[in-house]
Parts: sequence; structure tokens; C-alpha cells
Amino acid sequence: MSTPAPGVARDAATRIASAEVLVASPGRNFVTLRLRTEDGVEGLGDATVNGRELAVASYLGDHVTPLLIGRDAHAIEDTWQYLYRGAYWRRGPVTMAAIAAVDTALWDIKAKLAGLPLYQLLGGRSRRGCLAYGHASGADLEELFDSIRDHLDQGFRAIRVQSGIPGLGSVYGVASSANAAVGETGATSRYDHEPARRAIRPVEEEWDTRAYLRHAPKVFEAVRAEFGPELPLLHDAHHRLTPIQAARLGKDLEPYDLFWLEDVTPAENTAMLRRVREHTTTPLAIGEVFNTIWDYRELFEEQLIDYVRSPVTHAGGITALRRILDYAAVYQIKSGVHGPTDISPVGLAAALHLGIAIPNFGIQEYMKHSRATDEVFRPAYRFTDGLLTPGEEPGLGVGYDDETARAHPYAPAYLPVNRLQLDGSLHDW
Ligand code: CS2
Ligand code: MG
Repeated sequence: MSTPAPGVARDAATRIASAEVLVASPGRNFVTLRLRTEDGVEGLGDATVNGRELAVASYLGDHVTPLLIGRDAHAIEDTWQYLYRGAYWRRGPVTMAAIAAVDTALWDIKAKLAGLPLYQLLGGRSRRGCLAYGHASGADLEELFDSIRDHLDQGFRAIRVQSGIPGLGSVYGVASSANAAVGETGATSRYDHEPARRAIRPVEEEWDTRAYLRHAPKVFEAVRAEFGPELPLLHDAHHRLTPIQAARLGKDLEPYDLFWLEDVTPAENTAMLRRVREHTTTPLAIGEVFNTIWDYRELFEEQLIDYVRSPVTHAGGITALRRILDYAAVYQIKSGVHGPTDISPVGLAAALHLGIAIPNFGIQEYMKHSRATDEVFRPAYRFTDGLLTPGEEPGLGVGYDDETARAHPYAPAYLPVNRLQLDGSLHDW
């Protein structure tokens, strides 16, 4: 008798018996995959692509979950290759988020079967916890300082700083309506922002790059004067600059010793970062919208960046992000995993198990989910003294409460678009 093909379950106990795609909106929209073995062991994966959630739900439900039934839950690498190579239409955010969800759910199951927290299967603990950065922002300096103090009080030891710009209305990344959002979304902090903007069309914001370039260095000068030289400060330019503008910003911010400057240019043309790098020693981070290892090749091999921003959720799962980060380590490039509230607690937990194990951990973004989100996922991870730890429960340490989730049905919600204040042209945001 010939041996069964890899990926086919020999043992009924580890055979995948069900695969469900769960879409809910506790605070904001999330797409979650739940796999269950014949013996009832469950694994979860995050497949949320902010603003395009139903496309991934359909990709998974229509084209992936039928393929999983009967496969061996242990065959993680084979399943990854089966879905990646098998699709023929490789890469892209929808495909890679779907593969990520399957991969993460299988790691969750494998760790539960082993009776170990997932990080133990990834090499064990390499550090006490994962240094996390929070999001401080304000329409003006007074609000911003208040927000930084609030984050320091919560225990953060590294802080992202975003500020309003004189003459411009709301700017993405600045918590303009944060206070109003607290009651509505059950935000855990006065300064939580990015509540899901529920509407059938995106909000339109306005932008002026010259005003931004004039204002940003003044903000960092004031923050350093108020909070001293020690506190690691980060900033996200959110893809809005040309290479030469980005080079100027990097140079202008050098006196304020940033931990990183993120997404200075749009991500499609990675070669643009060569120009930025020629001009500035401000460390650079990029990759939250990348989805495979190939997106990083030029950036790593030419040492054009310092931090990898890919989350588990959008880069093809734990298997794929581990591979990206091992490749990064060759060039002394570290992790800086994306962790806004649209990465679900499942995606964040996966990042923490990986982050606590790998040699080249850098920092982890941590925006904190709303109470409504945490009530559905009940994560075991903890934030203490500025460090995140994944918890000691077998698997990922995240659950899914169906009943609570049912009370929060999906509602369309979109990220904004950005138009130039000068003439209304659409601009990168
Ligand atoms: C941001 C995100 O956290 C970040 O660095 O760039 O808020 C990003 O805009 C959203 O996750 C998009 O869904
Ligand atoms: Mg970002």
C-alpha cells in the first residue's frame, strides 16, 4: 500500500473536521477563521483586511475552507505551500490574509495538542516580554502632551507621536474625536483612536505636505524639551511623501533621535528608499501593507530599512513572518510588527508568541482593543511595565465567544481617503 500524500491525515484525531469563517464587529470589523479537529481541538486565525473584510471572508469560505476538511492539522508547511502554490494567483492582501489565518489556526492547534503555549514551539522564550509602543496624538501640543502623559501613566516605555497640523482639519492618526469615542466603543483609554468609521463611503480628509514638513520638526523639538532625551519616540508618515521630501524629514528629525520613522514613501516602489537612506541616519520602518518575503528583498539586501512592519495577519501567517524575520536578521534588521486595532487579538497574540521567541525582536505596536473586542476574544496576553507577554495557556491563548460576537454584526466601515487642500487631487495617505 502506498503512503498517503503529505497533508492527508493518517490519524483521525488530528484530521480537520470543520472550518468556519466568523465575521463580527465588536468595536470594529474582524474576520476570524476557526478550525476544529475531529477530536474537538480548535484553532483560530485572524484574516482581517480593514475595509475589505468580506472579500477575505469569501476567499476563505468559497475557496479555502472546502480544501481543508480531511487534511492533517499537523501539516502546517505542506498546507501553506498547498494554498500558496495551488492558488496560482499568488500574493496580494486577500490571498495572504486567508493563508495567514489558516497557518495561525494550525499553529494554535499544534500548540494545544502539545499542551504548550505556542512560543515554546517557536524556540522558547528569548526575553522577559515584548517592548510595546502606544499611540499618543493631539490636535495641538497641549493635547499631545496630555496624551503622552496618559500613555506614560499606563506604563508605556515607547511612544508614537502624531500631531494635528495648523491650517488642516482632521489628520489620519490623530485622535480628533477620541473623547467622544470612549462611550461608544468601550475604548480602554481616553486616547484610543481609529474607532471603526461605519459608513458606506470613506471619510475625505485634506492634506498639505509643505505644512506638515514645516510643523513636524517643531512638534518633536517640543516633545523632547518636555519629556527629555530618554523616551523612545516613533512617528508614522503614512506613505504621504516623495523620496526627497522623506529625505528632508528624516534629516530635520535627526536632532530628536527617533526610534523610527515609518512609511515615509508609498510602499509600491521600494527602490525609493535608496534616496531617503542616502540622506539620513533616522532609522526607517516599512512593510505594514507588504504581504510576502519578496517585497523585502531589495530593502534587506541593500540594508535600506531597520524595522519590518509586517503583521502575522497580512504576511501569510506565523510560518511566513518567521521566514521574513530570519532573513531580516542576516542584515541586523529587527521586527516592528504592526499592531493597530484592526489586527484582531488573534493576530496580536500570534505576533507576541513570535516576538518573545525570535532573536531579532525590535518593538511591538500596541494600540489596545476596545472592551467589546476583548469580550469576544478574551486574550490571555498581558501588558505590564511597558512589556507585552503572550500568557502561558496552551496554544495562542485567545478564544472566541460566539454569543457575544453575535450581538455585534458586521457593518461596512472604511479607512479615509486624502485630498490635497490646494486643489482636491487624491493623495497618498
Ligand atoms: C497605522 C495603521 O498603526 C499604524 O501604523 O499605519 O493605523 C493603519 O493605517 C491601519 O492599520 C490600516 O488599516
Ligand atoms: Mg503605520
